[in-house]
Formats: sequence, structure tokens, C-alpha cells
Amino acid sequence: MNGAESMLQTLINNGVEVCFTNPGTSEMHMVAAIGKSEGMRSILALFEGICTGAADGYGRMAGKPACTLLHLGPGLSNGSANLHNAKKANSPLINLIGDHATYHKKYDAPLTSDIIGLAGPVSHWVKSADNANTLPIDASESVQAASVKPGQIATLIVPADCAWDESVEPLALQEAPVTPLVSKLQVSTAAELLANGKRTVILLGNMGLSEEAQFLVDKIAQASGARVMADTFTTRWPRGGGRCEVERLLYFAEQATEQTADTQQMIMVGTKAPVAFFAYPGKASELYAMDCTLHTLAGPNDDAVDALTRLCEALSASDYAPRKIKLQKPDVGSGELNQFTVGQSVAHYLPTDAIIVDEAATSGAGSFMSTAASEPHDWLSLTGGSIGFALPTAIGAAVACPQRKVIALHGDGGAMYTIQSLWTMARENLDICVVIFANRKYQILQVELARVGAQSMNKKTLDMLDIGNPDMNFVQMSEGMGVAASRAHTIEEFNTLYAAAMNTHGPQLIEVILP
Ligand SMILES: Cc1ncc(C[n+]2csc(CCOP(=O)(O)OP(=O)(O)O)c2C)c(N)n1
Repeated sequence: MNGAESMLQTLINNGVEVCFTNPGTSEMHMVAAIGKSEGMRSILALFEGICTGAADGYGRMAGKPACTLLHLGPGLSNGSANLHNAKKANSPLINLIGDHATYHKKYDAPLTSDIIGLAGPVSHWVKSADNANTLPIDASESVQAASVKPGQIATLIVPADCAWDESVEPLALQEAPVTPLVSKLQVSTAAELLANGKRTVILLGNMGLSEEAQFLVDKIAQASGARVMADTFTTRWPRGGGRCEVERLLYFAEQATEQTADTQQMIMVGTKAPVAFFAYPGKASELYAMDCTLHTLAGPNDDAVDALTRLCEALSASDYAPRKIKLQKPDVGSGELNQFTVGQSVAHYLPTDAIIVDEAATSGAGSFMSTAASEPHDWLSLTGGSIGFALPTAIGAAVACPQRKVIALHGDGGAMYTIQSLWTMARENLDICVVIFANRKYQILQVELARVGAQSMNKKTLDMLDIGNPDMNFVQMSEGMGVAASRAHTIEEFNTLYAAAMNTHGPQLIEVILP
């Protein structure tokens, strides 16, 4: 076995089953090893940001890492924006990055670069292999690093000679890293705070927002009167019928500040104290009052369910029954075509256990609100603010959960960053319905221009926030990449197209032409 083969078999032995690839010459032995392997599915993407975003979506839904295969520093750099998002999502993910042979690096050939330097900011763990014999150990360590709950980014750089030289036997399955339990003090402090009669918010994120965690938090809320909220942008939010009421922290800082203005205590579970997405002149960065007491029951890497179970016991709340949301679908949308009527229809026809990947930006609120009591589903959002995540992430979610319908809600601006995702959706026949909200603007930036106090509204300024002229045609782009597509100019047209899409397997795109 050569290094690439032993490395790959070690990954497979440790449960890694999927590789999102965009290789080059330095990765050829890894390509050959994947080609010869039984246990590794390879999925080609036409841009590295699709590989990394897809691995993010896979990690969020499978709860274990997929790998990417990227071409040296430039391949990694193309994938970095979605690695940034994946890192903020705490997704498990392994990057395999080819490099020049160890003895070739000193010549500074065209593709030579500081891969370790590029990988550091978007990885929790980085290693460049020394030789073929230790490559299987590196592979095993990369799985360990990626599997720290809820997930980490592990980047393994593989010089070409480490891949092609003769290696040792692959390593067997290693035990998964243990998720730390929170201290007794963290639990008792939370219990004391919840018993002192002050207005308290319990803020959930990551493992603190799982269905099991929601049931426990709802019992605690019943026993204590606490208000339950979640981060604005969440890795995976189980919502809809059968789940519990959780209020979303609002996006705009002044709205969120008002939302939490009378909160005297905030207890974090699986997340950290909330801050504004951006700073604005004269406005606070913290989304809580200055005299609000903050307490972390469980940080993002702690065992949130165990912490909540113990808190439940401390409050004698274990016997409460969680108040589960009763399924209540909204009527199908009618009247004007806008994000709210579309959102109603999205929710009305939503299949059970669908996965919604949301990058609809200013068009997302309608669907979010309407799906509150619809069929149970998971809601995946943009955790790192770097647009171009939802189409790739939808690919990964669909690969991880082939039995579930995936719906990608997308702004037209964001969709153009990784539009080649459609080709991979077609090639793999993934069950994804893409809904493009075509407003032909960077609408959110038009809103932000005024909010940050920038003093120019002239044509030259506004042209930087306008993506009409020429108007893009998503139907043609989609068909050009093999995905069936159609346009809705009215809500009635949307209803017909979307209802049909929900009843048909395979990738489809609906372009909603907003007035
Ligand atoms: C990588 C990256 N580049 C640029 C931005 C800045 N940005 C934020 S939102 C946005 C436009 C989004 O437009 P669209 O997807 O059409 O949604 P809309 O605002 O129109 O609802 C841009 C360019 C960003 N967040 N990330």
C-alpha cells in the first residue's frame, strides 16, 4: 500500500465515507486511492468553495466528518470562505490538501505556497505529513480532531511523495473523543439564578438546541418561568410540530437589544453571550443590558444535554412534560408575490423531516415565521456571514440524508457565489429544491448603507448594491447545468411549481421574480 491508500483506508476505518473533491496533479495518488476504494464516495464539485460548503452541510446533518480534497494553497484559498462558515458552525470536517513532494518545495515552483499559513485561520487542527509511514497516524489524528463535539475543522496537508511512497498498514477505528461534562458549580449556579425570581433568558445554540435539549429546557422554563431563546444564526435548529417553542434572537442590533432589554440574567447553553453582527456608530456591541448577569451553563464544546438533565434535577423539573408545538400548517399563500406569501406556501407544502438551508437574506423571514408550526424540519443557517454557503451546504445535507427533501432558500446575490453547485446537484441527482428570491439587488446592503450612517445615496454608490443590468436568468443558468428550472411571476405560479417540486425527487430550481 502506498501512503495515499493507507491514509484513505484509515479514514474509512474511522467512519469517513464521503469526499467532496476538486483535485489537481499533486493529489493524483489520492484520486487513484479513492478511485480504487470501496468505502469512500467521491463527489466532484466545480469550485473548492462548494467542496467545503458541502462538507459543512454533511457534517451538520451526519454528525460526523466528510473530507474535502483540495489542490494546494490556491485550492484551499478558494475553499476558505465556506471553511470560515463551517468553523463558526462547529461542523466536523477534514480537509485533505495535496502539496508538492517534500524535496520539490525548495524550488519555489509556481504552485508552492504557505499552506500551513493559509490553513491556520480556518482550521482547529493542521498537520503537514512528514512521510508515508506516519501518514495513516496523521489521518487517524485528523478524524479525532474533527470529531471533538460538536465538530472541528481538521486540515491534513499531504506532500505528493508521502502519498506515493510505500507505507504501513492502515489504522483501525479509534474511540471518539469524550465530550466534557460541565462542573457541579456551573449547574448549581444556574439553578440558583433560576430560583432568584429575576427575569432570565436561557440562550441556546449548537448542542444546546437539539430536540432533546429543547425538551429539557422547556421543563426548566416551566419550573422557573425563564424565557427560552436561540442564537440568530444556528448550525441546525430542529423546528416545527413536536418541537418546543424557542424565540429567535433578532438580527438587527437595535431590535435584539430591545428584545432583551428587561432581561436581568442570561444563561448560555451550547453558545456564548450574544453580540451584534456588526458594530454601528453609537450603538452597543453586546446584545444584553450592561447590568445583565451572564452565566455559561455549557459552552459550545460541553455536553449540553447532560448539563440540562442535571439542571432539571436540581430544579426538580424532571417530571414536567415538554410542551410540544402542535402541528399547524398555514394556508397556502395568495395575493401578492412576496417573501411572506411564498413563505406560507413553503410551509404549507413542507414535507415531513425536510431540511431547509437558509441564505435568503432579506427574503428569509417569511419562511422562517410560517414554518414555526409546520411539519418537523431542520433549519440550517449562515453561521459565519460569508455568503455563497447555502447551495453547497444543501448538497452536503442531501448526501448525508438521502431520504429527506432539502430546500435551499436563496437570495439571487448570494446564489451567484457558488452557482456551480447546481451541476453537482444534477450529477448526483440530489433531492434539492432551490428557491431563488430574485430581487436583483444586494437588498440587505441597501438597508445597511443607511444604518451605518454612510452619507451617499447617489447612483454611483447605489450601483455597487444593485445586481440588475443585465438581469440574470437563473432558469437558463440552471438548465445549462442540468437542473430543471422554472420561473414564478405570481404566487399562484409559485404554488403550482413548488407543490410539484415537493412531490418529485431530484434537483429543481424555482426562480421567484419579486416585484
Ligand atoms: C463573502 C462575502 N462577500 C460579500 C458579503 C457582503 N454581503 C452581505 S449580503 C450581500 C448581498 C446579498 O444579496 P442577496 O443574496 O441577493 O440577498 P438580499 O440582500 O438581496 O436579500 C453581500 C454582498 C458577504 N457577506 N460575504
